[in-house]
Amino acid sequence: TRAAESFGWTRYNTLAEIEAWLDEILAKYSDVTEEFIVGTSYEGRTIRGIKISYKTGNPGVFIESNIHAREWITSATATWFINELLSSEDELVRQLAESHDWYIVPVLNVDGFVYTHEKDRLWRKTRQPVSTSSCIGTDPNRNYDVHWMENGGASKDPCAEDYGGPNPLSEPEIKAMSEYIKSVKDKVNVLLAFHSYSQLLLSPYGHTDEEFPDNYDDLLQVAKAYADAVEALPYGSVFRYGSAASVLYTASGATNDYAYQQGIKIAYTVEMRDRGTFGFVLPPAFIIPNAEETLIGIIALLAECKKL
Ligand code: ING
Ligand code: ZN
Repeated sequence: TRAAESFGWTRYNTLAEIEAWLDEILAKYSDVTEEFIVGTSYEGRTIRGIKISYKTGNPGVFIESNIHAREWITSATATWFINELLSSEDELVRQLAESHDWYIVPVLNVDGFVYTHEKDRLWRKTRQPVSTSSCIGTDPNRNYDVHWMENGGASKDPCAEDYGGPNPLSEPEIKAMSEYIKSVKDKVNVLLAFHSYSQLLLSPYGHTDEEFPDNYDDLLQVAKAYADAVEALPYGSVFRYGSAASVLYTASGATNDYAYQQGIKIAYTVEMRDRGTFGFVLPPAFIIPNAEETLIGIIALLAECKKL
């Protein structure tokens, strides 16, 4: 298709372009890929994922991307990463691709993503109306059923950017995602939730900075491996790391805390470039540098996991 032909990483792609490209990838690499369907969004769009598996029995890595609509660098990076896993001839990347099973959801918040392309570039939330308010949308990364709304980790105000929703899992995208994660959790060792911006690796917990996971030392060690590998590149990007609540702010109901609760003990929020110069509106010239350093970071992160 025309959309797939013009696909690349020198500009940001629309949802339709990403989906057409995904179709081509699934057809071209049908021996090692399969589509999975997470579910259906509020506006009725299908939330799609791709599983990449070169052999059975590999440890699984789950990547959730673009849960926040305006964080376009995350789906640009996720699609570039999929392409590398399937087509790179670099020995390190081949090894990475073929020694793990990959579950990748390039755009989770499909309704919000379309809205950022068509109406409001800086939209963050879902697009489901709230019955008690004229404001629209819930923060999907506050809507998982894990310490939901605890410790002021989400707003009760439907007009706020971090509104937690009327109930846990009120958002169909998050209900579907939480069920999908549950269905594959026994096959997945590592979950990465892609966000921007700030250049951080955030581990559990988000809901409190007064308690830490029992494997917190491991989580710091693995995050350090990512940060060190990225900083050693010529770009020299600096990443800080630690529990979300201690490094950033208290936030409850996030994907990586849910994954952790479900037994996926290595679970991070990856806050990509930049550190505020362009913020959410990162120029497309930075897509490939950002994606390259994410790839190097993930290689280092998974190598460190093997040492645990
Ligand atoms: N940041 C994340 C957010 O949802 C986060 C940070 C993630 C905090 C997970 C706690 C737990 O607010 C962005 N930029 O979305
Ligand atoms: Zn985000």
